[in-house]
Order: sequence, then structure tokens, then C-alpha cells
Amino acid sequence: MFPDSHIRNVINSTLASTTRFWRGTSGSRKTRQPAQLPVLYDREGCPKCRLVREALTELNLDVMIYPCPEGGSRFFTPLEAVSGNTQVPYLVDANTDTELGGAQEIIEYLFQEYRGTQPPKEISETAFNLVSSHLTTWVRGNKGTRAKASVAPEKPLVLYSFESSPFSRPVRERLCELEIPYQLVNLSKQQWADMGPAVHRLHLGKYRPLPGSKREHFLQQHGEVQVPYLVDPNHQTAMFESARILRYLDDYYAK
Ligand SMILES: N[C@@H](CCC(=O)N[C@@H](CS)C(=O)NCC(=O)O)C(=O)O
Repeated sequence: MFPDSHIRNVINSTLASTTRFWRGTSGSRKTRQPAQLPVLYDREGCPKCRLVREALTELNLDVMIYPCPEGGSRFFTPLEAVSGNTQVPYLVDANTDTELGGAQEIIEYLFQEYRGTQPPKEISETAFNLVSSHLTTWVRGNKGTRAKASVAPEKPLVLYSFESSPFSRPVRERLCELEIPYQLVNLSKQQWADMGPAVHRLHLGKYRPLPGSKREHFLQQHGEVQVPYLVDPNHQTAMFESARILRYLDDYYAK
């Protein structure tokens, strides 16, 4: 069973998703994933970075996350080398030789490049969205903002998630605090049948993801679709369950 503190954490994370109106839940039915993973220098608790990650879920796009928490050291040197400063969010897309800072610039680039449209207002850097994203960070007590002492993994981890997922957020926060790079695989919700928690989907009957989707592939591999799901190639291990993942990250990577 989950400890009480984890249940409180997930309830608080659910409230945090509500303060962002559950943006970063559903995403494109068709995705164009480029050959190379775009890299996002990111801070989980940063209100502007959150808007970019919501856009990534909306586009159902996977990226490599290089976490840059305040007080951290691991990715600030490479960030400074590409951007000339230490501001996040910052995107490097080797597929198009693009390097960009600023949430709105990044969001517009991603929509133009990977969907061929302008971003919708709800996913843009408007004053309203910034205020509500600040509120989300506040509700979370600034988790996922400051670095904690950690051991660097040799290879990046892989996290299956979607931005608003209340169970996945605490895992992303810990990955950020521990400065662990990871491939973020967005399993955005693409249809009504995908909605709800894994064990009580809102759709009745057998769960069938969209044919040809990442979700269908995940179901074929694991027999269920549930996030967060963490893969650690450094210890040849993979696991479901947010509480277990948090314990695992602390055991192996926190100093
Ligand atoms: N007990 C699990 C619950 C995970 C869970 O229900 N996750 C939701 C998303 S927040 C999910 O996978 N829903 C099904 C889906 O997205 O298809 C945990 O703590 O990780």
C-alpha cells in the first residue's frame, strides 16, 4: 500500500493539475516524431517550462530532458555553451538545426514544425496561463525547483508520462531535483477510451488504444497502459507505480 504521505502528494498533484485546467492531458492522434530527439533544458517547477511541456503533450512529441534545477550543476555548463546564459526553457532541435529560448518562441516553433499550425491560445504564454502555471508551482510547494545532491547516471533514463498526470508529476519533480537526464515519452490521451486512471477507465469494455499509436505499442509490450513507467538502462530495470519509482530514484541516485 502507499504511505499516507504519498497519497497526500498525489492528491496535491491532482489539485495542481486542476489549477492548470488539466492542460497537457490530450494530444494529437497523428504524431510526427523526428529522427533525433529534440533536447529541452527544463526545470519541472518553472512556470514557463510547464507551458512548453504542455505543448509537447499536446503534440504527443518525445524529447530528451536535461534538468536544470536551481543550485544544480550538471546541465548548466552545456546550457551556457549553447545559449550563452542559464535561462530555461531552452530547446535544441538537431533535426532542423534550431536552438531557441523563451517559452512562446519554443511553443510556436514546435507547433509550426510538428503540426504545421499556430499553437492554440490555451497552450500559449499568455498572462493568464503564466499566472495559473505559477499557481501550480505554488500548490506543489516549489517541488522540482531546487537541486538535491545526487549521483549522475551513465545513461539517460526513460519516463513514460503526460504533463497533467498527477502520479507522474512527483516522479518528474524528483528526476529534476536529482538532475537525472531522461527521455520523456508522452503517452498523451488521444480518444475518450484513454481517459481516467488506469484501473478505472471512464470507457466501459475492453481498452483499445488507437491503432498504430504509441499507446498501442505500449499495451502490446506491457499488457496494460499506465503512467508513470520508468526504464533505467543503467540497472537493467523498469517499473510501474509512482511510490516505487520515487523510492527507487532515492535509493540509487540521491546522495
Ligand atoms: N498506482 C499507480 C496509478 C497510476 C495511474 O493511474 N496513472 C494514470 C495517469 S495519472 C494512468 O495511467 N491512466 C491511464 C492512461 O493514461 O491510459 C501509480 O501510483 O503510479
